[in-house]
Amino acid sequence: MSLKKFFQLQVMSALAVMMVFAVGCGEGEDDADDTLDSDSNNDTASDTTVDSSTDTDTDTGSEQPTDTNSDTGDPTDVPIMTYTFESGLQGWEQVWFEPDTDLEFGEGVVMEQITTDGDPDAGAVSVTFDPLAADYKVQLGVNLEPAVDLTGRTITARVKLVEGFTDDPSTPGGTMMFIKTTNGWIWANGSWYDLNEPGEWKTIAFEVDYPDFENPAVTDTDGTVLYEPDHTQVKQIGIHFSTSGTAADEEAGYVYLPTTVLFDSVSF
Ligand SMILES: [Ca+2]
Repeated sequence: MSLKKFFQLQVMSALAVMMVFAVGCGEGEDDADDTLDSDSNNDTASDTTVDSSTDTDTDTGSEQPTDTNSDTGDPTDVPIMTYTFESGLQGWEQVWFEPDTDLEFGEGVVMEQITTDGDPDAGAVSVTFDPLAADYKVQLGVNLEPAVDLTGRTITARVKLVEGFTDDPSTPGGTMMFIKTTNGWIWANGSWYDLNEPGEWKTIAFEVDYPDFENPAVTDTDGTVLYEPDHTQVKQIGIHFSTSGTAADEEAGYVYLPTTVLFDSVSF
């Protein structure tokens, strides 16, 4: 190699090193200047880590009771009972319907366990009825033996309108959950939910400490209190379905249609 060639190579090598160094500095300066990007990256990483940990704990069945208790200090977040209806009605039955002037109790309502639908898993209760009037009501429930303390608890269920109620979307049918407490069978119910989206499962809930309505104490003819509402003595829980119309609606010509509703995953 000639001396000239040697120096040429040395110069080229030096230029190559400088170029690499310059590029490296450029990147470093970009990062250092781009404070927002840097912070954003750090924040995202940090948030993801925290969320991931929390989700994992919550989703993991074995850790759920411990985590839920420690997070909220409230053991009522962990359900003590869930009806999944995988293989039967699990004690649920028709407990009321009205108007009942033309039918014997149990007539006109078909209640059965099905395996062709359900949420989240197959197995649900199907209830079919032909509304007799604008204010038709049907109630399905299960007796709790012995009575259960539901103070601080929320009853939830998944409900689906398959078809029916009314041809007028301004007066949809709907549903709510109820309890009956003590040997006085004192009624209390949660919020009303419209059922106006056929084919859609929706969650309904009843925070037992805060009923939308609750019957007063049961008294005898002298006014002596026999039974007072008592959410530590829940004897029955149930789901109420109603056309929710009025006589005026009926006179206005609204048609009440043969109805099928499903419910599943009743939990408290
Ligand atoms: Ca199910």
